[in-house]
Amino acid sequence: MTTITALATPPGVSGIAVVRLSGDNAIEIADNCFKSKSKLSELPSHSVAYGKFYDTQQLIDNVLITIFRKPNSYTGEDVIEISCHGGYLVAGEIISTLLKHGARPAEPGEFTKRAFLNGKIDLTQVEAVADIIHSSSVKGVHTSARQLAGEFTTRLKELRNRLVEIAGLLELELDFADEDIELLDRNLIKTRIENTQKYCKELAESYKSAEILRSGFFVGIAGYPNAGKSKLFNTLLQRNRAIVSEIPGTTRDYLEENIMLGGIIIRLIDTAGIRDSKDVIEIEGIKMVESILKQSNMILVLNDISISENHSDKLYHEIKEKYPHSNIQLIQNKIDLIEIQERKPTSIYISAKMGDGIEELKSVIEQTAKLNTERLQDVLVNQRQANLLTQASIDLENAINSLQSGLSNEVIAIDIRNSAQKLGEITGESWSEEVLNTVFGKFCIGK
Ligand SMILES: Nc1nc2c(ncn2[C@@H]2O[C@H](COP(=O)(O)OP(=O)(O)O)[C@@H](O)[C@H]2O)c(=O)[nH]1
Ligand SMILES: [Mg+2]
Repeated sequence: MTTITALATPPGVSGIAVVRLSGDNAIEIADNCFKSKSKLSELPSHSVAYGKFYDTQQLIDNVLITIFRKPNSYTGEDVIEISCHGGYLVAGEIISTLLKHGARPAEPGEFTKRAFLNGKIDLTQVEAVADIIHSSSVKGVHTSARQLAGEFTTRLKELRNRLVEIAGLLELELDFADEDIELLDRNLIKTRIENTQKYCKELAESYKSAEILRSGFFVGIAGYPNAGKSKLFNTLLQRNRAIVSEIPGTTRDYLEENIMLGGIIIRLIDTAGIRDSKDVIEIEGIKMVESILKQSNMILVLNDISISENHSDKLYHEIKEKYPHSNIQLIQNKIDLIEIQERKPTSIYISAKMGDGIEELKSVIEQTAKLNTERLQDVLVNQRQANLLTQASIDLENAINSLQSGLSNEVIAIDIRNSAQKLGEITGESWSEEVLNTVFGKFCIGK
């Protein structure tokens, strides 16, 4: 394989930076630029050498080089990691020197892709690497770490083997069709398929929970102009981020900021007030509200109770109808302005301005976010995996139906084999260039 190189640490100012080099000539290329007591080619794997890194005659930096010999490295190839001083320039100079000596720049995810192609990790582990890099919750990181340890793959492989075994036995029975032999108890087959189907389906459904741990829990604040959406947004953030004003139609696009509640990132979004407007920019903002609410896990419909407690009922019901998969919460704001006779249990009463009820609101958001991650299994299923799991579960449902209606073994076995194929695509036991492109498309350079 050609030798590739890239910065493995984030660009910018830092104490140290690490440049990675992987491929057939990694050690030779590094030796050509490095002066130390002994040559890297003479050192054993997993050793560290201190020395000077040169671009021909020009000293670039004093560096530490770690050497990993194949196959005991991240990529499974010879790997050199050069730790140099941080900052923008040094690592850049080191990389251009390596390029001059025959390396080429790595594409995003190429190190990890090589690790996959060399059998160092499977696809679920590859995806876990991407998840750890991008995760926005502590639990997300822990779950990804477990996935990286290969538990998920081991389980999928077991299931797949079991399915292939059942399909095999069903097919074998066909050879003995004349003798009317039953190699497997029908009920036992049925239970096994049902269990696997259930597992696939539950895992597929855990995707939404996994998404929340990966990207955060989206909470959109909606309501008519002047309800106090921006004020509430600021109060929840504990700083003045959005413009608050008594002039209706002030928030024209949308603002997004994160807060952390109960270990989950909450992505708060303040939107433009919903009303009929003639202002072109305001109309654009109102159009945007729809796409924001569509991706929100929870929508807070804010009502100005000083106008009337029922003032936003129409809007509330419209939103409930339009976004049935979201958690919609009606909130009565500006309770500092009026005397409240009776509190309805379905509403939360707050004063965004004075801070009343804010703790209660926060705890409702936290509880809702937690409820939404309850379906989480011990793996972080992503979209690609969820699609495959759903397909596998449908194949198995078909197999169960065929079994129940007494169809021939051949038909049942085909469905079972199809589902096994899908499980194989999850781990990468069966893969195509297209699958790899989807998986590695998410990576950054240097990983
Ligand atoms: N008395 C009172 N006024 C509020 C409260 N929340 C917001 N306001 C006022 O209502 C007006 C509109 O607030 P704003 O947050 O800009 O509303 P938005 O259009 O929904 O974003 C501003 O003058 C705020 O100061 C509240 O809880 N009590
Ligand atoms: Mg506003």
